[in-house]
Order: sequence, then structure tokens, then C-alpha cells
Amino acid sequence: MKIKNIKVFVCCPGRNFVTVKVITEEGTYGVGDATLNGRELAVAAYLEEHIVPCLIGKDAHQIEDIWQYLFKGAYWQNGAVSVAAIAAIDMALWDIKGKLANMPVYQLLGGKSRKGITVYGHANGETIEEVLNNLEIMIDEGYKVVRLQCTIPNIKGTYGTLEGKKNYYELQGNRPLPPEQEWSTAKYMNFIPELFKQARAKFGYDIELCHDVHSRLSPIEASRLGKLLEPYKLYFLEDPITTENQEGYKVIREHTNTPLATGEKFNTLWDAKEMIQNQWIDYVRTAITHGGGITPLKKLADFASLHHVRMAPHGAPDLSPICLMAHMHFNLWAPNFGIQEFVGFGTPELNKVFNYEIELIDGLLYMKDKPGLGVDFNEEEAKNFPYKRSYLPVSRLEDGTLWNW
Ligand code: GCO
Ligand code: MG
Repeated sequence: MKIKNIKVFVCCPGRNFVTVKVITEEGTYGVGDATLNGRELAVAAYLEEHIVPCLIGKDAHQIEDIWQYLFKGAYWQNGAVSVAAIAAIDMALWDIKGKLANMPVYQLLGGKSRKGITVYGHANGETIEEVLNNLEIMIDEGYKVVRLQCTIPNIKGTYGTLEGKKNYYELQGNRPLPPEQEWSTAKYMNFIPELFKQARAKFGYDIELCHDVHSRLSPIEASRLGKLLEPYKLYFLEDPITTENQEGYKVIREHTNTPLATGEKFNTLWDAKEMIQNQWIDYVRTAITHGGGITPLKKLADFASLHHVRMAPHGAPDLSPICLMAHMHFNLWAPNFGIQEFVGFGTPELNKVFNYEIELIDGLLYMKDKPGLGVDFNEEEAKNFPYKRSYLPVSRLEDGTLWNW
């Protein structure tokens, strides 16, 4: 089953996506997601210039060996650009293997560990009232877990919210230069417990709630926030700090029993090794696209399960539906799956380019059993949505110091 051709596409149906199509000599093809928000063309070039030529003629069945060849064989192993590129090839090869076996990929991983995938959605708002109205809508839609983010009063720019745009695609698809936003840890820390206090007062404790700090605190500030939020029993507090120093999580862990989640920027298992083996975190959020594919994520899940850490894959709108569908298979299998981040069913433009079927029933996401990953990429439609340069914002403190976004 030799690889005959690999095509790389960069398109913008609302926002930019990098997609790979691996085609075998027999005509079976698989698709993969290589999107790296704000750096899409670097990944496309890495694929086209440095990966594709090496894979033509290789056996598409040798998924593990191809992964090792692209990772170890490159000498420069880690890094967001190269790992996203490898991930897309890996996903496409699993898609091919599933199609050839006439089985959904989860069957090849070991079968189903659960009937559906618990997801958390996002309730955002410019005010607490708006967040709570959106939360109510999501509870009515059946969500069992919801992430709450609210604009912080008296900070210029918004924080993790929609900035008045109608959806994430309108917000993120058109930022030709990085917008700058302001940050104040003090204002944030003084405000955010109130959001959760009011949410609990209005909706009680049956709905699970979580929150993303986007790595803006120091370990001791995060410890204090975790403690302040304890009465509101969060499902998890995400990315309270940056993770260059894994032992930062030890500090937080020693001070609070608020569960902790991190990992959406991790590229390898080793990025999370100490925090997992020391049980400083509860959920690891690495996505199949940014963690190198299904092949290494399987190892990460097994390693995490030895230490009571569960998987909670990143599911932001900058991961394409191919990644979402790969997560569906992975999550159906992973015995230590916890929860999947889910930002909804996309837009009409997005769903013209990516064809997939999912359904949310009572807070669980389901898909139809189809061979492979069960998602297709429409090359012709993609041509109608050319790449547009677009960046994530950057943050600065009120005195101008560059901060973590
Ligand atoms: C999340 C994330 C995203 C990221 C984005 C970066 O938890 O969903 O933090 O909002 O910021 O994916 O490209
Ligand atoms: Mg996050």
C-alpha cells in the first residue's frame, strides 16, 4: 500500500486551516489536520518541503515507523511547527488504515470504552449577566459541563470572549496583525470569583463549571485563585500558569483542591511528564494535532492513566473538524478519557469544506460509525476560501510589559 501523493491545503472558511491528504497508489486516501493558529504557512512549508518528498513510495501501513522516521529521523524533534505537520500525516495514515480495514478508527485503537463523548461548551460574555444568560441557553441545550469566561471590568480589550462578534470564526478569522489587549492580574483576581458565585447562586451545583486562565498568573497567584474558587467546585481550572517550569503546578497543588488542567500547547509526552507522574495535574489537554498525532497521544493517555490523570483534549475553533473527529475516536477508546472541549457545529462555510456528522444528545457527542475517521475534505469548496493572514492577540500589562496571552 504505497503512498503515491500527498497534498497540502491551506484554506480559510471563516478561519485558516491546514489540511493534508495522503493518497495511496490504490487510490485510498486519508485526511489530517495540521493547523497551527497564526503560523499556518510555516507548517504547510514544513510539510511540502521537508516531509512529502520523504514519504512518496513508503508503505502507508507502517504508521509507527513513519512517525518515528519523521520525529526522531529529523534530528530536530520537538517544536509546534514540525509536530503539527507530523500529526497530520499520522491522522491521515490512521484514516487510511481504518478505511482499508472497513472499521472506524476507534476499533483499531481497542474499541469503545463508553457510549458517547462528554463535552464542555463555552459560555462567554461582556458582563456576568450575559455569561449567565448564555449558560442558561447551554443548560437548556443539554450541556453538562460549561466553561465560563467574562470580560474583566476596567481592563481595555476583552479576555477570552467574543468581543461583540457573532462567533469565534468572525472573531479569529480576520486579524491581519496581532491586536494588543490589556491585562491586570489584580482586577482579574478581584472579579472572577464573583462570576462563579453568581453562577452557583442562580444554577446550583448540578451543572459542572470550568474556567480557562490562559496562563496569566504566577504559581502563588494561581494558588490563591484556586482557593478562592474552592466554594464553587470547579470541574477544572485550566492553564493557571505557563508550563516551562512543570514544578509550578506543585506549588498550586499544595495550596488548593481545585482540579487542574493543562497541556493545549504541549508537543510531546515529555512536556507533561513531571506533572503527570507527580500527580500535580488532573487533566492533560493535548490535542491530536498539536501533540503529534494519534500514535503519540495513545502513549500519553496510557502514561497518564498510570497516574490517575485523565484526558481532556483541546477543542478550540482553530483545530479543524478533522482533529475533532480524530478526538472522537480517540476519546471513545481512551479508558482515562475525561472530557472534550467542544465549540459547536461550525458555520455553513466551514461545513461546506469539511464533511462530518456529529450529534449532541444530553451533553454527549456522538458520531456515525464510518470506516476511518469519518470526515472528508472538499478540495473544490476549499478553493473558494483562500488563506488570509490572521494572528492571535498579544497582551500587555497596564504599564506596557508584554504578558502571556
Ligand atoms: C482553549 C484555548 C484557545 C486557544 C487557541 C489558541 O482552551 O480553547 O485556550 O482559546 O487560545 O486555541 O490558538
Ligand atoms: Mg485553553
